[in-house]
Amino acid sequence: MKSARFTHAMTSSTTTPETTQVRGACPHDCPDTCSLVTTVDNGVAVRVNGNPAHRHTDGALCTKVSRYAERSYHPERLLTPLKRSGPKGSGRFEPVGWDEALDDIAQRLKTIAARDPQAILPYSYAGTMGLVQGEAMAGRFFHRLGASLLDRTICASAGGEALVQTLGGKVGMKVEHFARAKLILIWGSNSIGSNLHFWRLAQQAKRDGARLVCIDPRRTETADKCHEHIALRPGTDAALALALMHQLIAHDWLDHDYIEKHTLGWEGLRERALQWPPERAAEVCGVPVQQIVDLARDYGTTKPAAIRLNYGMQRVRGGGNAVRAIACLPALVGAWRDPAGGVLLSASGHFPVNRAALQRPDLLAGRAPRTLNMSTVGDDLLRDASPTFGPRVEAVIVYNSNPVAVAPESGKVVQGFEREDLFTVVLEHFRTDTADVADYILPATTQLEHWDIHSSYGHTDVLLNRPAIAPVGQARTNTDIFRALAARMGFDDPCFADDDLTLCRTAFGDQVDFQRLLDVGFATLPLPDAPFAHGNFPTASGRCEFFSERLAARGQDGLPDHLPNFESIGSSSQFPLAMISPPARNFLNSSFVNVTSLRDIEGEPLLEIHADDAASRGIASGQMVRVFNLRGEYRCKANVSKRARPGVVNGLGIWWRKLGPSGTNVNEVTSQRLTDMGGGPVFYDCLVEVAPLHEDA
Ligand SMILES: Nc1nc2c(c(=O)[nH]1)N[C@H]1C(S)=C(S)[C@@H](COP(=O)(O)OP(=O)(O)OC[C@H]3O[C@@H](n4cnc5c(=O)[nH]c(N)nc54)[C@H](O)[C@@H]3O)O[C@H]1N2
Ligand SMILES: Nc1nc2c(c(=O)[nH]1)N[C@H]1C(S)=C(S)[C@@H](COP(=O)(O)OP(=O)(O)OC[C@H]3O[C@@H](n4cnc5c(=O)[nH]c(N)nc54)[C@H](O)[C@@H]3O)O[C@H]1N2
Ligand SMILES: [Mo]
Repeated sequence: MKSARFTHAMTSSTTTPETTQVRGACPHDCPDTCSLVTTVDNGVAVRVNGNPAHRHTDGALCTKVSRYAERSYHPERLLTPLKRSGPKGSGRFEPVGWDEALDDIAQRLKTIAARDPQAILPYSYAGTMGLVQGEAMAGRFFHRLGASLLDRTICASAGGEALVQTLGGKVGMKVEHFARAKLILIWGSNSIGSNLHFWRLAQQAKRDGARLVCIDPRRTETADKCHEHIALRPGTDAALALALMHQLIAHDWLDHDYIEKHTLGWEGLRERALQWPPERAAEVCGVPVQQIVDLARDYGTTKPAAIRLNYGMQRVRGGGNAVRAIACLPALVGAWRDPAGGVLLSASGHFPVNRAALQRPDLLAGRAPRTLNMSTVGDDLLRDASPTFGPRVEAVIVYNSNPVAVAPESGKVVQGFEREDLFTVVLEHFRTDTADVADYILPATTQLEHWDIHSSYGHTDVLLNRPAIAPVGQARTNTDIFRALAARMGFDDPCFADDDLTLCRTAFGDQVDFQRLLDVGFATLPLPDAPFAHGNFPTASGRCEFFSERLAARGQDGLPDHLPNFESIGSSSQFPLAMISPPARNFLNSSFVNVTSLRDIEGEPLLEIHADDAASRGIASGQMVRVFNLRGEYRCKANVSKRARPGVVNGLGIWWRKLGPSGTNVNEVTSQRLTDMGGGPVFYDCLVEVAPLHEDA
């Protein structure tokens, strides 16, 4: 057996065969942010494992990321820059040299910027969560250019805004303390699929006698393993939360001392909650009254009680209000007093990231470009210039995202990107659906090939990622591509010379011990175990704000309420089924769909449908169906399944369009409407009809 040692530098090929191990961080958009150990054999990454020394990772990875080497060396990895050689969207490209590509791109951008730089739009999300390969050099580039700003709403902005308005930030319980809770509500989250390391803590609590309740319209693998599953209708969580409050009040399961000292707006909330007896909520949620009554009793009488809220429940019109209602619950029962009580939706607000130093908004130098919402990219690409909108979008630079597959109402997104007069550059690992409609595709490095530094939204450790191997093919880091473009644009500000290790150091400044990151790969933020045991919420009032003056000042309801979906069940006879499209376990959004071993596990795009809904439409399990509404249609295989509740179909996502049966995916039918707070998308607020597809159709 070869001996392995940790290396602090990339192994260059040496004369003697050698095996080294390199510490890194999982870059994916997942709350777990795992610490990785990559085994490198003569410059080749042969294995990616979970780091046993990092307590949150505990030596284990999910199936997807344990295939990270397979993904990085995938035969379809982009190895050279490509230039379009056929009509837009034809998928015909030819290889070109880096200099030719960068010169041409810079020239095109200069010409547009001379008219109005706001006609250029960056489009990015969390393909990597790295603070350096994410918005560091890219932010500097677009700020210096004066391009349109992008509101990055596609995932978490409704819930994020709701937390800010209630708790004062994206803050909450420390995840490790869930292991000691006696009641855990897993609310709007399929932990086994999308937050596996949290699930390990929940199981530990379960073994120690905790009761686990899953609140989710879909009977997920997580719901299967909880004591109770509350299969409410999509978008009815606020009604459930208000009914729980009703019962807490009716039975006086309240912590009056905590409410008095550490909350704001109790009288108003009390009055609001009293309008929600369990019978009313049961009607709205489509669940038995008894389930609500029992849940309220458990929540009111079990200590410590913890809520693992997740983003699945805020992808509906009232997503922000729902998160606000749920985030109020722990204060009512004083759950925050115990480290194992409270709520966790996101921990990202605990991290002292110096975003201004990384992204340098000061390079705008007084200019105030318009902001476009990434969730309405379909409409925005099709909009003409106007005094309210500003200039027509003439160029889009996409990195760390695959909008053609993941953005709502893809019919319009595709139409927008296929505009002959739009100049599109895509930085990618693969020929995604978005890369297919580009003018230039630039090959980017993966996490095994670059430096980065990471915060997390599911735990409170900072992680450093070292490159383990040399870039594959001619791939370049995102940072390097933006540096090279900056040079060609004539941006000579010294900040464009910062290298990636400097950017890693800049992210946290002296707030984190960088030497420790270099030595062991991760560092825990020094935070109290029960951050809100004595109030101290990071709100203006220092209290948990049941009533939000800021929301009221904007003309919104200052108290949380139930807002019915835009497309709620029963509101259309033409489209009677509510469709949700949660992630498939073996994909990460649209990443990994092209990794054969993972795609083989998922098989093909499936629509889970309840037996009654299938029978009344003459649909048999395994049959191809059309899923449609006025926005569009996609095709997939029906899976008559107990995982679907009556009236709700589950279209598991997010497949690459070109790998689906009709070259489309679930987002053909989702809408571009926005949530009550944060301007987020409403992927799970979507009515459809489903019909069997016969062979000759
Ligand atoms: N394997 C895997 N892991 C992932 C991802 C992935 O694609 N695959 N995506 C990552 C990303 S980007 C994110 S944002 C996180 C998301 O993290 P979570 O939000 O925990 O993600 P999901 O597993 O999608 O859980 C959402 C659950 O919400 C349910 N749901 C849908 N509508 C409602 C509703 O109205 N109310 C309630 N109560 N539940 C509802 C869905 O059925 C689904 O089971 O996961 C991350 N982790
Ligand atoms: N219907 C429906 N739609 C959804 C959702 C849903 O639940 N249902 N979920 C939504 C959510 S929660 C999210 S977060 C979004 C996610 O949407 P996106 O953030 O677009 O996520 P991915 O689809 O994973 O695409 C990320 C892309 O970035 C690329 N990438 C990764 N690392 C790098 C890098 O270092 N450099 C470069 N240049 N590229 C890189 C990957 O190859 C991948 O193609 O999708 C949303 N869309
Ligand atoms: Mo997300």
